[in-house]
Amino acid sequence: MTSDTPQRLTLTRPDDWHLHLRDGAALEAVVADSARQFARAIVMPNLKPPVTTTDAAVAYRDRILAALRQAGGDVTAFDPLMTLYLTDNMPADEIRRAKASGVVKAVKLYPAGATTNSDAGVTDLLGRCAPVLEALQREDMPLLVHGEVTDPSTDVFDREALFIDQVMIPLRRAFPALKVVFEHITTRDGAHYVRDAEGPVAATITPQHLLYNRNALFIGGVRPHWYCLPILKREVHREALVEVATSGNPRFFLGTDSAPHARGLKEHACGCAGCYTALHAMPLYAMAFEKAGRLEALDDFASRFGPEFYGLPRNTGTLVLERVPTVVPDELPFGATTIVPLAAGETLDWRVAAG
Ligand code: OTD
Ligand code: ZN
Ligand code: ZN
Repeated sequence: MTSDTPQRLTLTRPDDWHLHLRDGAALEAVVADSARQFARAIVMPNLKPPVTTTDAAVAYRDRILAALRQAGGDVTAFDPLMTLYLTDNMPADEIRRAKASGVVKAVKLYPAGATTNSDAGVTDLLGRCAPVLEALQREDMPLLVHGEVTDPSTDVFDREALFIDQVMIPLRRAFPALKVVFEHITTRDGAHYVRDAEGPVAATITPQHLLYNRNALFIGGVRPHWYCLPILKREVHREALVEVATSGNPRFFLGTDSAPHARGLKEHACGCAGCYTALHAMPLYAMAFEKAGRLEALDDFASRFGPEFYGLPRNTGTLVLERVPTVVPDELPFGATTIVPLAAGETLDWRVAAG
């Protein structure tokens, strides 16, 4: 450590542009972790049943704030930004209602079967959803995309790259003014597509895809807490993600994709996909940026480029990280069960300062 190694890092209060909060006891267990670090979060709609209407999104938002209050969090300091789950049958009029609500900020595309609770997802985007896509483009509301093809014969490591040619390019050719967020990109292909494409396109990047490659899944045996979708990729892909995330390009911003599952459902014969990172998201990102020698790029990635893309104001408060080696807990309470955070038992270089 050199003498000019920073011991404290004061950031503009960040936002999480991709978050799973769940419902009920799970929601109550996790929501305060996000609110401690982030002023706003784009809340994903893949509940059971999915959040497909504005009314359901407004009701879900009320449950999130009630759960945060119940958990002792500050409900005046956390603004859940809601999303609708796109289905083949969504009426275009729903987009008008969504916009008018003031709380629904985006619509999420899950190709049917791509990830957790995506059975109700879209089977034919341009064929079935063109009126909704038109309405989104007109209302300037972003489409958030889980970018993987779902054909079971396609290799799981190739699904994101193939999605670019099969879905992303035709979609953006048909709706060139539509704002599109390529969520949780995991490949060099995704990173370079977003970097080089024309028009209003951006991407979120998770902490796990910046910190780990696919070896992390198998160190000493199969490690289910590193399993998420899209799955971790080769080192060349991780390097490309670090490169774009730390480059200062406003198309790339923070989205944790924190996706909590009970310990028993992860450590299971058919373990659920998803990493729990809401607890320690900002320390994880700080480690990734520092490893790249680009700690100074974290503030824009975490708090500037997201609101710019969404057309929202930047937060005014701050979040302070301090360099105090901190062990990630082995598990946390999760309703009647427990949850294992990503990198449990490992030591992080940073922690969120109190206050
Ligand atoms: N990926 N798990 C989940 C969602 C994400 O694709 C995603 O956004 C989940 O559990 O909801 C996961 O691995
Ligand atoms: Zn996804
Ligand atoms: Zn997600």
